[in-house]
Formats: sequence, C-alpha cells, structure tokens
Amino acid sequence: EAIAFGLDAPYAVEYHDRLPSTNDRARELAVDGATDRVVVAGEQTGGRGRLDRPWSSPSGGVYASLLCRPERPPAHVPVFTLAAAVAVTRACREAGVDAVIKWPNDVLVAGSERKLAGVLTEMEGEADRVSWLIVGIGANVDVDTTDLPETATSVRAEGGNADRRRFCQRIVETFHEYRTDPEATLPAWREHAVTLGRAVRVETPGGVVEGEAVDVEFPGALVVRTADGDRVVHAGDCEHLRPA
Ligand code: BT5
Repeated sequence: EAIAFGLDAPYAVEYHDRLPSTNDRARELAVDGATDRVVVAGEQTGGRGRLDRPWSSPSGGVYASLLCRPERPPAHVPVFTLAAAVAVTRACREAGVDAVIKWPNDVLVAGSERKLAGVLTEMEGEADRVSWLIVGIGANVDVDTTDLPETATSVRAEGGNADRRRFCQRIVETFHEYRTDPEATLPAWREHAVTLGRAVRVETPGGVVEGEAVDVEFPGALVVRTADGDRVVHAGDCEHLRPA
C-alpha cells in the first residue's frame, strides 16, 4: 500500500519502498484517468533507461515519475524532458554539486562528465493533444558508487548534500514551474548545458551526425553545424568528442 512521501508540492505523491519501475506505476495511474501525480520509489527492481536500457536503481537514489496532462501537441513533449533535466541539475547544484546537462537529458558532473541522473519520458497522444505525459527521473543521490555503473557517480560521492526528500521536492517544484511556462525552459537549459559549443557525434534514428553543437531549438532539437551545413537533430544519443 502506498504511503505519502510528504512533499509540499502541487502534485499528489504516491510513495513505495520498492517498485519495478515508477514509470510503469505512473502509467497505470494514467490509464485510470489520474493526473498531477508523482510516483516515488525507494528503489526499483526493473528501472528502465531509454531504448530499453537498464537503469541501476539501488536504495538511496531518487526514482520519481511525474504524471501530467499538458495542453500541448505531442510534438512539444521534448521540452518537458529538457525541463526535467533543468530541474535535476538545479537540485544537484543546490545540493552543492556542479552539475551540467548533456543533450538532451543526461545530468553529469562538470569536468569528469560522470552521470548523476537521467530522464525517461513516455506519453500517449492524439493528433493535436497529449493525452498523458510521464516524465521519469532517476538520480543518484544518497548512493554508493559501487552500486552504480563505472560511468556514474552520485551526489553523495561528489561531496553534496544527499537529502533525498529535499532533492525530490526541488525537482517537482522546478518541473512544475516550466510545465506551466514551457517556452521558458530553453533559456534555462542553455544556461546549464555543456553540449553547446562542443564537437559532438550524435547517433540518430536516421544515421550519425557529427559536427559542432551550436544551439537547441524549441521543442528540444539540437542544431549541429556539420561540414554540409546545419542539421537539426530531434532525437538520438549524443557523445562529446573532446573534453571541454
Ligand atoms: C536514461 O536513459 O538516462 C533515463 C533513466 C531514467 C530512469 C528513471 S528512474 C524513474 C523512472 N522509472 C524508470 O523505470 N525509469 C525512470 P539512458 O540515456 O538510456 O541511459 C541509460 C544508460 O545509463 C545505461 O545504459 C547505463 O550505461 C547508464 N546507467 C544505468 N544506470 C545508471 C545510473 N543509476 N546512473 C548513471 N548511469 C546509469
């Protein structure tokens, strides 16, 4: 049985000590007609990343899925993913860790570029309107790095304040701020991004794009300056080719 997490947030919170995946639980709630919920778990047994990659979800991390029904067309959904990345980055910085965003949604530690957090967005939409949107956030907060992949780190390991409740609360508050004003997301995202100005290699569904990342465009596309001109990349896995 779910118990309240006690966040002071504009979303009803459902807390579970352990779930397979908070995104899957949020989807059940969405299908039942719910909205404005946050599902939080203490740990996950089947945490998912993008493209069905696994997400290590040991106890001590923050695993949260926000369910809402923004009055927007499905094409605008990427902006909510960027908003979640901004929210996590801010929470990390407030916890004392210098976090940056790698396009589109990886939150890394500045310098080492080890991964602190990721975002998995899922939705169902009609032609002109999102029916439901689930923004799932996994953040390594009070976690020992031995429980994480080699490329990962945690707020605790970086010397930050590992108060999970506060971290989660700040994520929800910031996400809500941009949910109600999605156009404000991009300036905030640019401010925190480490990808802009960098040489990148992006694996897109349509092939590899290499060049300099020059900007991000609404609702979240990366503009890459290639030898053959500017390419607008809507989705893909991005790799920074050289250290900053
Ligand atoms: C992501 O995928 O970064 C999105 C992760 C979203 C997880 C949240 S937790 C709450 C909600 N419920 C879910 O089931 N999911 C969401 P992607 O960009 O595909 O990155 C996945 C890759 O990151 C993996 O292939 C690993 O290399 C690495 N990885 C796995 N677990 C990690 C962790 N805890 N910290 C850092 N990196 C990790």
